[in-house]
Amino acid sequence: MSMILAAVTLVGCTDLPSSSQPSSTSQEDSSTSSEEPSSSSSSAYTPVINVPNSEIVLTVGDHLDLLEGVTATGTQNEDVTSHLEVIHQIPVDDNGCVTTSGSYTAQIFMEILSVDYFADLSVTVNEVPMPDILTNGDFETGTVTPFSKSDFEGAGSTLEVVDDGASNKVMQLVINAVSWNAASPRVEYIGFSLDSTKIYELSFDAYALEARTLHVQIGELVVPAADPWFMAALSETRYFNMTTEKQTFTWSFQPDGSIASADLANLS
Ligand SMILES: [Ca+2]
Repeated sequence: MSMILAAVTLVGCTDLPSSSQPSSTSQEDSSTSSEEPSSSSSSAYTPVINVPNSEIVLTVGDHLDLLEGVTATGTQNEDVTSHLEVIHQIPVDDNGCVTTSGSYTAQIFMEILSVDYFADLSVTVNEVPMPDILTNGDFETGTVTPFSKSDFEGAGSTLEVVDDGASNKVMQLVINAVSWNAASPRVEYIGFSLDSTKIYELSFDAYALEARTLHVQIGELVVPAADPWFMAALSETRYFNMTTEKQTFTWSFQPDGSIASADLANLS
């Protein structure tokens, strides 16, 4: 019997999820809307604000330039781009860079012959992706390091990196015997920090030659080994049901307390 972990990642987010709701901004054409022109009917052209992209996606730290690529024409079809102004409440720093994730609306505005013209924008600001805390989670080094395994209480196993047949290296635990207390064979990842103010996401792809349950613990192994052996970072215990087909499993959690030398363990 063997168990395959195809990829393992653990990332932390610096903030709790934003409470902002998705923008309800219409996805319709973002061309100019305006108040009714008054008596300026002698104008040859209707002023237009041309918005190449009304759904702007940014990452925290990006410079906010809502007029990029936007042009406008006036009543004589002349270029009035320099008349454009922006109305928004998107948080930016002193350098004009966005600081806070969320979904926002903004308007581009101009006044031509005492008539106001607007174009609506939706702006999504995403969090900066956090780096993966784990190393070699894709096993492409060809070795399991820094993952390791333990066998005790009668267990026996081998842990190695193999090719999955699609030029993808995966970690394979071959289980020859299980322990009488069902705590091993066990795959471990030793030594990372957990901050109780952060939310983390553990993600891994896994399958087995036979459907079986995978128990995942995150906490701290007691070194040297002594009762209570393991101190969980959070009270929740998670089991994942592997099948013979590769599945992606994810677990988002916030530690009950901070741990300076945490361990990912007990993939038993
Ligand atoms: Ca891989």
